[in-house]
Amino acid sequence: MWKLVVAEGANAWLRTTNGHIGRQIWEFDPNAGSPDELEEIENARTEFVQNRFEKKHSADRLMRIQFSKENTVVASPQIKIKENEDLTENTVTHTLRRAINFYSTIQAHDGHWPGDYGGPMFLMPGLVITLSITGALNAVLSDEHKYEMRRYLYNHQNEDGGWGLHIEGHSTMFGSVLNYVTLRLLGERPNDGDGAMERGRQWILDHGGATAITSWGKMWLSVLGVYEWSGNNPLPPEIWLLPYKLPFHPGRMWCHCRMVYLPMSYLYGNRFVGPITATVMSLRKELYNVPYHEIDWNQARNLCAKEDLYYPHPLVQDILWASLHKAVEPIFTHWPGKKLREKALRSTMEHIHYEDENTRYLCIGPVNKVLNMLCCWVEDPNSEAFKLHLPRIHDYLWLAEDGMKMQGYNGSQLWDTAFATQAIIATNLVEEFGPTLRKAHLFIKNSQVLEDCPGDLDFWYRHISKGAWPFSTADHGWPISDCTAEGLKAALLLSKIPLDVVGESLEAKRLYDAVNVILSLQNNDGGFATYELTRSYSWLELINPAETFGDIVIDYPYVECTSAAIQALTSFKKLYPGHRREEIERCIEKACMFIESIQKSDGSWYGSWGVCFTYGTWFGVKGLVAAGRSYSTCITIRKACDFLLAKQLHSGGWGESYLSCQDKVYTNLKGNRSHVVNTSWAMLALIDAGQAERDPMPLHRAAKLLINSQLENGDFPQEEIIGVFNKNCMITYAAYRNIFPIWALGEYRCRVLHVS
Ligand code: LAN
Repeated sequence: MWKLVVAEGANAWLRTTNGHIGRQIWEFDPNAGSPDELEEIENARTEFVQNRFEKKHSADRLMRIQFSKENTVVASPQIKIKENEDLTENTVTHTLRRAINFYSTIQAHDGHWPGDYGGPMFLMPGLVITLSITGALNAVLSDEHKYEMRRYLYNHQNEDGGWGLHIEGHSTMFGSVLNYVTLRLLGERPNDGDGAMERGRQWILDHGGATAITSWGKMWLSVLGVYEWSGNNPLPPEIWLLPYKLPFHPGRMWCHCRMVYLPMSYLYGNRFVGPITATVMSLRKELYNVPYHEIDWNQARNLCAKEDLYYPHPLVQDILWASLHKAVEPIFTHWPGKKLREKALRSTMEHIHYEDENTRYLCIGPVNKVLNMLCCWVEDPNSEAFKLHLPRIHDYLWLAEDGMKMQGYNGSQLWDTAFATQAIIATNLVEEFGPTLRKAHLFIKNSQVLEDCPGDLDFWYRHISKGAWPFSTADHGWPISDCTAEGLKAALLLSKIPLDVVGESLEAKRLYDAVNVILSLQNNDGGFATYELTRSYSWLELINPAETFGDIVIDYPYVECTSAAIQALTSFKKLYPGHRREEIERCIEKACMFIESIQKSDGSWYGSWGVCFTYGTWFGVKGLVAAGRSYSTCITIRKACDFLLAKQLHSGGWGESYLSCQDKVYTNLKGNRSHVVNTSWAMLALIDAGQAERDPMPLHRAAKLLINSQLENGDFPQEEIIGVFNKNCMITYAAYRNIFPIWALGEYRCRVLHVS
């Protein structure tokens, strides 16, 4: 049986700064599991398969089964409210107790809440291609791993035979080709899977064949040897040697974009191709409508299936790539230009090692993790660096009833714990859940980043990190503006609770460091981006070559990050009024003005990292209210309330489709279904904006819906996928279904029922 193992790392090639706190790994133990447990797991898997076209999101049932054996709770009986029945405080408190009791049982011993952070369907292929090329497939993945990965890929094949960009997305060439190839590398033959492989292949051929894959797909196929490098647009590593003054220097790009194109340019500059095996030769036949040697690679450079096109290349890009391809590349591939290429390749490799070392080989994300690993192997197959990469692969893998997936990050540990803490505190049932909070507190304290990266930060294009909180674990270590803010908010709230309940609070010096990070991340326009300051202009988006993603080239300011900074600084100021007061006040004021300036004319905010207008609007309102604005003094808040109220569904809830993010137009879920997470966000925004004093009816209706949605054991149902990035790709936040109903009902209990 599979087992989730937390905060462990018994491997000589693993490094850690804090004893692996937050690390979550699935391990297979052939002897574990009672017949009962095994049956329960099998049932969860079968149920998933049976409903897989209607419910594409797994519900983290394997983890829940494991925890229910380790920590039993007896859930008190559920109360459902009838249509015309009024809500009483008792009912709400009872629901909250059941919810937090359940949620406490799935907290790990190190204080964080483990969970699924999957969703994207383009991550596992990079891993499997890299492992195949480097010959490490069998050393890293056991037969059970491979079996679970195949299960996952089959489970997420769409009805039409293709695969999407993410689990809920329509079929794309990017998803279909890469996942088909992955299944082949994992041992499936072209006619395996009861026709599933054939249907996958048919989808690919019917939509133009693999030449129509996106640029990232072209790169992966090229290293594997099933597509030619001449069919790629150039990614010259020399760009790293240009002066930083130039607005398009990679050091000025969004760190995720920079960190992905860094190893890609190393592979491109080397025109690296892995060993040509029998499977590779066969794939050259399987993936195209024409014989491989007849493909026009120059034409293929700019092909892209219409299903994949989210951000079509503007004309300037085509001109730019064509001239680099035809005029500049030949210089760097021949003497004496070749000397410069060698220098550029050395320099990119230096940056790759720096990133590996300073993330303990986790890397900033799943894409550069495997690319960096491949580069280390290309540089030296026997290198220590490559060996140090291997055990960290497991940090990215997650197992649920739908199979084993590669996650979008090494988890969302700190983020979820900071939110969960705030949610539980909002219920005012603090004493009762002291032990849960105490553990969460420990985790938050153990996850702060205590040092900047080494060396000259400017040389490495790095911002300060000391005092920041990461999104996942301290070992990952990249600082993020809003994770720092949410971590600080949680730490400050905990510091107001008696020590004998939640333990020792964080010392002031470490809070000051966090404040320092936040202040250092404000842009001139008042807004906050994600990891760094905005370092270049938005017109750079013109050279975004990734057809499937929007807004990736620079780190833009966001309503979420800006609002979180305001909230953290206002809470801090109340407790430490003497520390950097003027700077903090100026920062808050400018941040508020920024938030007001980006409100949409209909009163909403577009949320970039959650679905979507309910998420953005919650943050917009919460930031402004934290800074002292209110419904009566601020038209922005009035408009936001009108917007949210107009979107409330007949059922009393809200339910927003992921299409809102892509199309930037508020879109209900199919059949006007509600979603517990959207409902909670809308409630939280309205409560903050003082809706209870004006007309609590919409809040009563929403609260009823949440209460009636609760499951028998105190859990909440997993509904549609709720996270997003780069406008077009969805990502799972498995903890949100617990955190946000608790938070919204908690606020409802303390601030609505106690008013009306
Ligand atoms: C994340 C995860 C965390 C997220 C929040 C902190 C929630 C957000 O408020 C700010 C942005 C941030 C840090 C974020 C940015 C984009 C990420 C890193 C991700 C969604 C996780 C995965 C995604 C990353 C880009 C996926 C890899 C794909 C590429 C296109 C490189």
